[in-house]
Amino acid sequence: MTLFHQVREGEVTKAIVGSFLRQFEEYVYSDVIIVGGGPSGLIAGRELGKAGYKVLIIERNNYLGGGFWVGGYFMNKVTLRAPSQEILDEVNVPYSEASEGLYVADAPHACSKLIGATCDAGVKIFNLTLMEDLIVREDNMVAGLVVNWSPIAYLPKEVSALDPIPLETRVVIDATGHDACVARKLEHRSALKLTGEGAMWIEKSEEAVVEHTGEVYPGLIVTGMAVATVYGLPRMGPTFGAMLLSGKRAAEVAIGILQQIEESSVTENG
Ligand code: 48F
Repeated sequence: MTLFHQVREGEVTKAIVGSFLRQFEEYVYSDVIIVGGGPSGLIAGRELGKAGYKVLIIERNNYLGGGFWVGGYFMNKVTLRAPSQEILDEVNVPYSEASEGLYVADAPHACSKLIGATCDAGVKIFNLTLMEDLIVREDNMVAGLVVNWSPIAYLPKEVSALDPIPLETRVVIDATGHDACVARKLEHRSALKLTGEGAMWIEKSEEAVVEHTGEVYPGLIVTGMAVATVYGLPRMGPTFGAMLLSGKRAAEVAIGILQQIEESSVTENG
C-alpha cells in the first residue's frame, strides 16, 4: 500500500501536453487579449472574466504581478489612496491606514490575492509569451496579436530563427506598464504618437491615468502606466490605486466595444 496513487511518468507528460494543447487551441480565438499581467492587466482581466467574456492574458515573464509584488525599493509594501482600497476589500486583502486616506498592504499578499481572483474569474494565462506584433486588418481595426516564446528574445540570432504565431481576438488591452509595448508597435508604423511619461507627481498622475484610460486606436485600449507613456502624464511610483481603477475602466471600455461589435454583427446578419 502506497500513500499516492500509482501513475507512470509518461502519463504525467501526457496530462500536461494534452491539457496545454487543448487550452492553447481554444484561445487561438478570444474576446479580449490583455498584454501584461501587472496590476492593471490583472484587474481588467478579472472584471471582463466576471462579465462572462473569454479573456487571455499574455505575460512575458514566468510569473504574474509585474510591479505589484514588491512595491517600492524592495520593501514589499504597496500603498493605495482612497477610494481604491475598496478593490482590496473586494479581493480580501488586509491593509492598514498609514495616514488619512492612505493605505498600506503587504505586496505579496495583495498580489497573490489579485492573481487568484483573476484566475477565479476564468481568465487564462499564457506566460513566458512575448507580444511581438499586432494583427491589423484593412479597416484599421486591431484584430489580434503576434506572439512568440519569450526566452527566444534572449537567445543569439544564430540559434533563434523562430517564427512567431498569430492569435485572433476582438479587443487588445495594452497593460505592459512603462514600456507601452503594444502602442509602441503602432508608433513604429506612424499610426500613433507616444509622448513618453513625465516626472513623478503622484497627486496629478493617478487622476490623469484613470481619466485617460481608453481606446487609443480602433480595437486597442491602454491601461495602467502605459497610459502615462502614451499621453505624457507624470509617473507615480509605488502607489497602485490608479493601476487598479484604470484596469477597471479599461474593462468597461472593452465591454462597450464588444457590445458594439455584437450589435453591428446582429444588424449585418439581419
Ligand atoms: O509594469 P506593470 O506592473 O504594469 P502596470 O499594470 O503597473 C505599473 C506598476 O507596477 C508600477 C507603477 C505604478 O504604481 O509605476 O510600475 O501598468 O506590469 C506590466 C507587465 O507587462 C509585461 C511585464 O513583464 C509586466 O509583468 N510585459 C511587458 N511587455 C510585454 C509584457 C510584452 N511585450 N509581452 C508580454 N508581456
